[in-house]
Amino acid sequence: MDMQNFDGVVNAILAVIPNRETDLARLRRLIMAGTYPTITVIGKYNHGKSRLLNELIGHDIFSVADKRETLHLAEHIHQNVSWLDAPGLDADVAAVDDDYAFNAIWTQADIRLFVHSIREGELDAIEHQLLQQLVHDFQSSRRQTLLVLTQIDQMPDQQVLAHIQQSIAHQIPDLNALSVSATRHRQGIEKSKPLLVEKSGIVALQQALEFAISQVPTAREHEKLQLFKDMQQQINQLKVDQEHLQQKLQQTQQQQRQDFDEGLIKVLDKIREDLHPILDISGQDEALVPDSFATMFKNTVGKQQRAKVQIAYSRACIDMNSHLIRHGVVGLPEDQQTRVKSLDTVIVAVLGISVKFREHLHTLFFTDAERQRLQREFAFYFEKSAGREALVEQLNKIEKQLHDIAQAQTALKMLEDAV
Ligand SMILES: Nc1nc2c(ncn2[C@@H]2O[C@H](COP(=O)(O)OP(=O)(O)OP(=O)(O)O)[C@@H](O)[C@H]2O)c(=O)[nH]1
Ligand SMILES: [Mg+2]
Repeated sequence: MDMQNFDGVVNAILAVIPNRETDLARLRRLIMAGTYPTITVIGKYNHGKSRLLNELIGHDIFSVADKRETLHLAEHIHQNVSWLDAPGLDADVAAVDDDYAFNAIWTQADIRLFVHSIREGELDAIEHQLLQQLVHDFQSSRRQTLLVLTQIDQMPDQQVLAHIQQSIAHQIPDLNALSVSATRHRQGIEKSKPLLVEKSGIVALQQALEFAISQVPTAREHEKLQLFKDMQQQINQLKVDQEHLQQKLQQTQQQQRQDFDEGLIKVLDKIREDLHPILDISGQDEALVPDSFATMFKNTVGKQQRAKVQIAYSRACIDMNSHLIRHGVVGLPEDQQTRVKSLDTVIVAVLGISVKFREHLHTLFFTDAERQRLQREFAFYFEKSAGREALVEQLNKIEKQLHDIAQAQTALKMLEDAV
């Protein structure tokens, strides 16, 4: 797989598990052919990280100074090992330096050399926390951390030195710290004093590193499998959760519609019952008898009948409208609204504005065709209501998410097959 494909695959995975960015960067490094075992120094600034690396390599490669010196990552390949010098960690410095250090520790390193100057006494809270994190990381990634106490030559009092060493051992019981002095080592080499070289602790550290380096290939295999497993698990869980949610929402969606439809049938049945006595008349429909000039202002039978029909129709509308409101249909969708606010109701949209006579009411509520139309059109507005549309939108999102999850699963599989 070339790097461009790799990016595409990684993006597909990150789309669903964005928290795995560091893991994927690490995976990329593990997959890259010919990556040397990488040793990264970590520690607070001015504790002697760069100088220690120089001593281990045997050349003054990395710059050393009595101030905050290393600001970027510096890499040097020596005897098929990549040595990485990183900026010192500190809570109070610009975050960008820490980004380099973070990248070195979590993406690049196979082995972490955690450097602490014994001059500073015990580990502080930041060092302690990071070391614990690294020890914990070993459980899953098998990446080793060596704790190195530097500048022991700066502690002339052996008792004080031993005391600090003990406290640190107590602080971080899972790691055996190695104590070293870069200056003693340098002097021993320059003056050909093997005793000084040995007392510097650098040789013991080199041996420990050699062993750690020999473990890197198996550790990497383990780490790769672990990373794939973890990500697969996370994606699978995501899928299970989304499918569960989808199912629940679909049930809700169905149930709501069923309740709406069944409730409407009941309302329409009740309207029929209510209308029966009003529509069921024998003989002439007095409501159709127009008022004459003479009876214009009189309370005629025709007027009474028309009022009765109107009231019955209004009741029917109120019944239908309260059903609509109960189910969240509170108005017309935006694209159907008019300039006349009082006409912007679903009832008007479905039943029209005309004055209803007995014949109309009969057609509206007692013929199958009209009844079905009412059911169909009210259901249409029901589906257009805000709550229903939000539900659909939510379901669409889940569908998209499930699609992305499927793609991420394929991408992860491709990645796994490629290595
Ligand atoms: N006496 C003594 N001094 C040391 C030892 N190791 C490092 N130093 C001195 O400590 C100072 C800091 O060393 P560096 O190696 O630059 O420290 P660093 O941790 O890389 O510092 P940053 O790059 O700023 O994070 C320098 O003056 C070194 O010479 C040691 O073992 N003994
Ligand atoms: Mg440095």
